[in-house]
Amino acid sequence: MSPPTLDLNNVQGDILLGLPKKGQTFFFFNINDGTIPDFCIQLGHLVPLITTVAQVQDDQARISKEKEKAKAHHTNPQILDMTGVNISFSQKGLLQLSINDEIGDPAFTAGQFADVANFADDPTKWDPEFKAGVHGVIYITGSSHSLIDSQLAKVKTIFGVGGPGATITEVKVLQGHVRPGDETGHEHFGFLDGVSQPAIQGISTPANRGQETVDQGVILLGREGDNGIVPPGGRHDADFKFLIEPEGVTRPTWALDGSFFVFRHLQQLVPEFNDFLEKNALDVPIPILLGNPSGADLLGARLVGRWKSGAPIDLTPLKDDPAMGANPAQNDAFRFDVSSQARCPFAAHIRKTNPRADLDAFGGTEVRRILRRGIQFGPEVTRAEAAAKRSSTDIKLERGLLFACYQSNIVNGFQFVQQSWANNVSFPPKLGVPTPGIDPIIGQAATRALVGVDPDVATKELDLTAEWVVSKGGEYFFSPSISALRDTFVQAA
Ligand code: N7H
Repeated sequence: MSPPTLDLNNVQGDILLGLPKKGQTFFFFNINDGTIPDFCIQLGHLVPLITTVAQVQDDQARISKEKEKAKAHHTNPQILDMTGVNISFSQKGLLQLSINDEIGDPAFTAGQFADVANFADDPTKWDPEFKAGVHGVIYITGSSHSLIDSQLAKVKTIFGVGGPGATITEVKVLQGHVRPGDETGHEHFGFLDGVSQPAIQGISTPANRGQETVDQGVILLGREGDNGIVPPGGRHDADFKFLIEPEGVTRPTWALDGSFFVFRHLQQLVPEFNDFLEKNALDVPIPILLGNPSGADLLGARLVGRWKSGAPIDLTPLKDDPAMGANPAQNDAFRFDVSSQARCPFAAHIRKTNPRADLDAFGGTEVRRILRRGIQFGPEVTRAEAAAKRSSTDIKLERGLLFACYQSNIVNGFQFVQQSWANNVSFPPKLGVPTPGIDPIIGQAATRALVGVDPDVATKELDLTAEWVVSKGGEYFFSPSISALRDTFVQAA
């Protein structure tokens, strides 16, 4: 039987379109023992506050209108007041609610801490709350922290947080915000983020010829393309050998139009990253003059696969092109040259995490695509840190990315991209050349090195010594549809 037509009023808004945000608060909670009937009633009160995809469409239309108006008047667009609320549950949360159905994703079922060794995370660096596990997360976005705070206050009131009859306990709160001024939209190393995302069949139109459209089921459970554990063409192990797996799994009915939400608390060591780029700067012809980049900028671009402006090095390998970086019709219109890393190293972050044409001969990349929804956290680098070329040890000055992404299958999506692609020195599979090496941004392993960074000597190895992205852990969650919240979660008591 085919599922009912997709209703955008029934899907949580962050999944398919992303809640519009200048800031975001992640409120991680546990559901208190012995309070489940009350919790379920209160969850029913939260449901009307939850922002759907249809509401995000309206918000985005308001933002576009404001931008057009500002353009016509040659002014800066106003920041429009808006907030969003979404909720997701971990496996531990489902069990606390006695929702015991097998959802068909072993990574979700085991929880993220079970992946510590698979990812080569250092467990001593994990936040203790994520080590212990949390039941769920309510995330609130908004155009200002004051709007977010007042929305969070409403949520806390619903569940009586802090009071004698509280049904949930605050376990951890993480706050993110976009960077200031010209750095808005850029992550802490300085690179434009949120450039390349898959378009979703029937929901978003590809902005250019490079943006690939994926089946709805790559993101939403129960939709076409949600093929359980087995992608077409089989699954690969860490050495990129095919594994034979059982047939795809079945999902419980309530899982339809939900999505798995992966959260990672990633600290970035920005002064150390910049220092590495300076010390290992590549040779460049007459730097700065004639618009040439510095050797450090070129190295940074070769590690990421894009210039800080967002322009892909596959299209503009030796010079940044800010106009191209800002132009959605151009900044994703490339597929990589499968036989060469002259323009972009095989191990560059964006090539590791979305190898495009490199996998055409291996069944493509569609089932690996994820929708990223992260936000930056922490302050800008201080003068003292920049001068010392070291991040401060003061926790108040920690900065990085609250990484978040959606997919219909964590085993195929995030877990595979991190473990079998980013951390795997042999990926992407290339015959007759030295192994590509590790993803220099997120790859974790005992030794970190890659080749292909120097455009002149493709085989030269670059030893990365330290890591600049430190995992502080996270959790795997499930974001149910609105009808599942109303008909299954609220009724769980
Ligand atoms: Fe990455 N960075 O600043 O270097 N990422 N990422 N990422 N990332 C991308 O296209 C970054 C992380 C992906 O389709 C860009 O948005 C940093 C994790 C994927 O071409 C930049 C961190 C995972 C893509 C960064 C981090 C991914 C992507 C280019 C951690 C998944 C799209 C701009 C602190 C396991 C690839 C853009 C494509 C792009 C950076 C984390 C995956 C600049 C700093 C954990 C799939």
